[in-house]
Amino acid sequence: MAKKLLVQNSFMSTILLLLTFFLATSHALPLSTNTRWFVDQHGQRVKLACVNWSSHLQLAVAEGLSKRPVDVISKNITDMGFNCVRLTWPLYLATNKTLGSLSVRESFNDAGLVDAFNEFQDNNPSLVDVSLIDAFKAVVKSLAKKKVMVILDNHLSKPGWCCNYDDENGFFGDKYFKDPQLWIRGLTKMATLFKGHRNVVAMTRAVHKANPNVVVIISGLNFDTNLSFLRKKPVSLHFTNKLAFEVHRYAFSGKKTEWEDGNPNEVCGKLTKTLKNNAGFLVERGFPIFVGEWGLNLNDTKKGEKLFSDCFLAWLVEHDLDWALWTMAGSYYIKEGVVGAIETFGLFNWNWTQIRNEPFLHKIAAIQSPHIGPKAIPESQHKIIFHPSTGLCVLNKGLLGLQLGDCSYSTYWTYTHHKTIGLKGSYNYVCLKAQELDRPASLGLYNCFSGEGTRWAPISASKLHLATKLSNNQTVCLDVDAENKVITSTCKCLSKDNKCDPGSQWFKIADASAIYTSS
Ligand SMILES: *[C@@H]1O[C@H](CO)[C@@H](O)[C@H](O)[C@H]1NC(C)=O
Ligand SMILES: *[C@@H]1O[C@H](CO)[C@@H](O)[C@H](O)[C@H]1NC(C)=O
Ligand SMILES: *[C@@H]1O[C@H](CO)[C@@H](O)[C@H](O)[C@H]1NC(C)=O
Ligand SMILES: *[C@@H]1O[C@H](CO)[C@@H](O)[C@H](O)[C@H]1NC(C)=O
Ligand SMILES: *[C@@H]1O[C@H](CO)[C@@H](O)[C@H](O)[C@H]1NC(C)=O
Ligand SMILES: *[C@@H]1O[C@H](CO)[C@@H](O)[C@H](O)[C@H]1NC(C)=O
Ligand SMILES: CC(=O)N[C@H]1CO[C@H](CO)[C@@H](O)[C@@H]1O
Repeated sequence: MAKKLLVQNSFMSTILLLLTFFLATSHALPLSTNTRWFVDQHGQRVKLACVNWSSHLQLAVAEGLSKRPVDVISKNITDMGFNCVRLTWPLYLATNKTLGSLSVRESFNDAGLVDAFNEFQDNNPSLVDVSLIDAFKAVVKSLAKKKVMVILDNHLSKPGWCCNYDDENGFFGDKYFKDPQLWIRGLTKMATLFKGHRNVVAMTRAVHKANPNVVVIISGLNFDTNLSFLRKKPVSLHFTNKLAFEVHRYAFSGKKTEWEDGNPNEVCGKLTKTLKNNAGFLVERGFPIFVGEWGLNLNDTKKGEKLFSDCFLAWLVEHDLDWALWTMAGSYYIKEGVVGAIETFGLFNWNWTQIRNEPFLHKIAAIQSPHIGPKAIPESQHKIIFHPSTGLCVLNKGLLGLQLGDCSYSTYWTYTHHKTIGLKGSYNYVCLKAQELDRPASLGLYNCFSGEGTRWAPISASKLHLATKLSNNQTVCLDVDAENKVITSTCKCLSKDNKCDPGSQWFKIADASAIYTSS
């Protein structure tokens, strides 16, 4: 387990947390929170679109530096559209002086990694003879040069892969997590070192004291999938506007093979409910939710993982959440004894030279920029119709009809309580109408409120199908054809069937507006 602590006394008996801290390096910093948003000094929204970068494994050196120069990786991060890195570190790096002052050369040497060391020396000669703590700082500095924000995530105590139920890293009293004071010291040291941050309420205070600039991010229980204990016992702190909560989710976080064996709409409906109960409710209470880990196998994606990510993307878009993808690493120096272990969830390939899965990177572009925020321009409020399986949105292309395209150029849609979908601001009400089965849906001056083909209800357990009735009473669902034209077709796998893939028919109507942001 990561540091999801269970403190046995006091009102926090169920809380606890993985301490994370925040080190922002661009925007009008520092960041703070305003209700559910991360904002800069001007109160403008800063959306965190992060990628995880591990520096917590056995060597306690940021991964990939044997493959590429640190500045190249930093640049690649911004080129891929991320503005932030969740940099994971082991507590002992901060608390064990012997470890912290070990040189990179010695750390590779101790693990017997000769080839990887030579490659490291070729790619990052200036870092081989510096201490592990200075190498860590150098990574943060390199990211700062590229204006990439950094979330310092204390992942575990003893350097190594995380996490298991029996890894002795999870709870106070565990072999590698005996002493809460040591944790506080480590966090304080990191917070101070970077003018950074911390968590259990007492600890949280400590972090805030060491560096009041950082936002404190508190994680949940059970591999950080569940914050629902906060419903009854909210965290109370002496500082305001510096607190956010973190949640993680993978296809494998729920029942083992549910995404492979279950009906996709039912499993997605269940997931959406769980996400709301376990974390989403905090957004309604005015706290930012940071999805610190989510991702999928990008090497040979299984159908179930793809459906999971589509369903999850719909949720991320609905609430326009801040997030960090697991992960950037294409491979590790050494992971659980395997030298050069591949990371199939990694954005980079094994060599860190190419992107493992380009289509996936294009797909998440839609969630890298914000579409709602605290300073919305009222006249610009509208809806987007997001299509998770492509990461695109429904656009009105005039004579070319309706097509999927880049969400940042989305048409301004409205969705009325009569369930009609219309063009915002049109003098005569122009609405979306289903014409015939397997034919394009179209926009026009129809008798929109009559109902025939013009009222669109979210149906199925996932609520991600947009269905309407044609004049012959047949129910059809919004869909896209091979050329990304928007059509209507027979609704697919609404229930029971577990072999089908409804992906092309999944759409999420979400709020959007022109917002002021800093970036
Ligand atoms: C501190 O780190 C060194 C070097 O990795 C290790 O040999 C030693 O056992 C560590 N000490 C503790 C108390 O963990
Ligand atoms: C989340 O935690 C709550 C209470 O801490 C528990 O009742 C609930 O079953 C958990 N839910 C899931 C899906 O793990
Ligand atoms: C990556 O995908 C290829 C092609 O599907 C497969 O042969 C290979 O085993 C996969 N590698 C890993 C480590 O899963
Ligand atoms: C890594 O790069 C080397 C040299 O560019 C190449 O020979 C090798 O095939 C690559 N390996 C993988 C797994 O991509
Ligand atoms: C990373 O950046 C380098 C240098 O600009 C470039 O050659 C390389 O293709 C980039 N890699 C990826 C995966 O974008
Ligand atoms: C359409 O279905 C409704 C009930 O769903 C029924 O009342 C109506 O008569 C049907 N109309 C036609 C034309 O079949
Ligand atoms: C996909 C994957 O390996 N994710 C891991 C990321 O790190 C967390 C620890 O915080 C593990 O629990 C996940 O399994």
